Amino acid sequence: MKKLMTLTAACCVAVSLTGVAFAKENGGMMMQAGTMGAQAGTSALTDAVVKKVDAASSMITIKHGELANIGMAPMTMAYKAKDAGMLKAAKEGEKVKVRVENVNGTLTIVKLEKR
Ligand SMILES: [Cu+2]
Repeated sequence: MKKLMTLTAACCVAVSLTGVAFAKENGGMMMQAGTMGAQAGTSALTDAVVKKVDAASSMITIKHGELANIGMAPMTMAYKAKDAGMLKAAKEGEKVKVRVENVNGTLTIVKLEKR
């Protein structure tokens, strides 16, 4: 479990840094693309499996397919849960569909449905 956590953290840092660099270079372009993407694919969900629910830190670890809207390849990783209701509803081992979005710089599960 320790090894998994380390890999997860490294992945998140790499993704965050890439995102920041891209935003600085492209400025308004990225915002425009993001807005358009949100309008076109707001409801796009990705298959995932709940691996761990950590209510104390409001984090849910999921094994997910590609998350195209945030440029994330398929992997197992912890994301912030949108709210307490989602933390309660999520069950370890359950197959779900998720929507992950970058909310003010934090990758957040904004939608989690059973499938
Ligand atoms: Cu990741």
